[in-house]
Amino acid sequence: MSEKNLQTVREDPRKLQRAFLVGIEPADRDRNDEPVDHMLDELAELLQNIDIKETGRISIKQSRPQPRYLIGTGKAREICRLAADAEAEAIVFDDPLSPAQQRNWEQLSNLTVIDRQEIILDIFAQRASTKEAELQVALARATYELPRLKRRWTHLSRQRGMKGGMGMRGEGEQQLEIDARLVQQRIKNLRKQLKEVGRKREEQRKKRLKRPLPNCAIVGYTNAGKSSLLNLLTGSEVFIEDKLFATLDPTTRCLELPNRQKLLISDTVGFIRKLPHLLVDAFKATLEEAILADFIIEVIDINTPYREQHHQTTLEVLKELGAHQKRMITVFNKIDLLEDEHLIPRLRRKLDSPLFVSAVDGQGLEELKQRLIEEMSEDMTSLKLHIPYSRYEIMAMLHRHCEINRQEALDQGLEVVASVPFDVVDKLREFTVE
Ligand SMILES: Nc1nc2c(ncn2[C@@H]2O[C@H](COP(=O)(O)OP(=O)(O)OP(=O)(O)O)[C@@H](O)[C@H]2O)c(=O)[nH]1
Ligand SMILES: [Mg+2]
Repeated sequence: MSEKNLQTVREDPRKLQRAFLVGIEPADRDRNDEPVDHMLDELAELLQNIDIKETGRISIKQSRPQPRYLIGTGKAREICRLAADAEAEAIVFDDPLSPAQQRNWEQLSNLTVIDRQEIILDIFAQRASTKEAELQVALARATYELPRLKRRWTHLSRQRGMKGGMGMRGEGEQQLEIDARLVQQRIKNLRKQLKEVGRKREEQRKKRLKRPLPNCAIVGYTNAGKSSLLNLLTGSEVFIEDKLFATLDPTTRCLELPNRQKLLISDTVGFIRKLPHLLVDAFKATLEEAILADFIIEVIDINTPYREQHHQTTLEVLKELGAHQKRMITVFNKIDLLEDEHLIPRLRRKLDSPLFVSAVDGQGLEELKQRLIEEMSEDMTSLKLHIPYSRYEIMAMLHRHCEINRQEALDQGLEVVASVPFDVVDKLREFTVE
């Protein structure tokens, strides 16, 4: 099997254009739970991002997942009919299908059958533009592919018009073993290459840590405006687009706050509901920025009715990364588009001091900077220092890293009271009075 083949998520060599969507509504759904239709809207948006149109949809009530088709056989047949009537080329499930279920569905429907995870993998693959992102996506895809190789072989035999007699099955199994070995080898290679790239990233981080600066990470749902906010805060030009998953690589920029203190801010890859674990795993190195940050800025698009779900998703992914207990600033973005004026007071009452900004016209930016200063002062301690006039470099360092609260000229030097970040305290020990 060629490298190219392995990277093709969808088996069908034709470009798919029309898809029939299937959502599953658990029978015990709470009235407050998000309607399945919302999830299907989002799925349709994901599909649009790879130029696939929705030709119809259905949501099915279901109390227990069924092993063969995930849903009952009768319903499955009905969906096949509906999809055929809608002239769909693919059936797309919002919920994950096991490799066996996917195979069963394809045999039943004679269409390509994929799930949300595969679509997300596909979008990530299209967006990856740096070496590291490409490797990470390739690893996630190969891992996804491995248990699904049998399906590929079924396809192949069907394409050749063979129904899979005894001899055929033997040949298929042999081929399957060869394919599996190839994919395993590929996974191993990718891991090795990623380790190498990771080492370089680690070196860069160590270099950064030599200048001890506080750092924070911007996280949130895809398309919330994380990169826009980073650009506005730091005057940088990180790629922004009205697309899901525009950012796959973290960018770190330095922000100088109004009190002259510096803060490193990292942009991260966007989150989405039902983000495949494979991707979270593959992107762990990239998401380390969030894991290692002193605190987190969560950006939420204020205009989406699914704010709460987006927030929950972000918390879940952070939990998966082990970063959910970090201090967090909640920032609602895109207030320039806000129509419901009651929303801001409502959100203020509901949440712990959220902020409201627009990364387009800069509203709320000053409050955000003030909050960042407050947030950082939590990591500081107040010291009284005596600094001889001859040690100008120490004063320069104080200006760079600390907040100077009081300063007085004495005979021997300057007496300074400053808020000092904990990681600088050691360097000032010989000048510390109290
Ligand atoms: N009107 C308005 N549009 C905004 C604002 N912030 C961002 N946008 C737009 O929203 C879209 C997404 O912005 P990005 O900054 O790329 O969002 P992101 O969160 O980095 O997205 P991913 O990297 O895909 O996760 C772009 O079209 C932006 O121009 C805002 O405050 N107001
Ligand atoms: Mg971005």
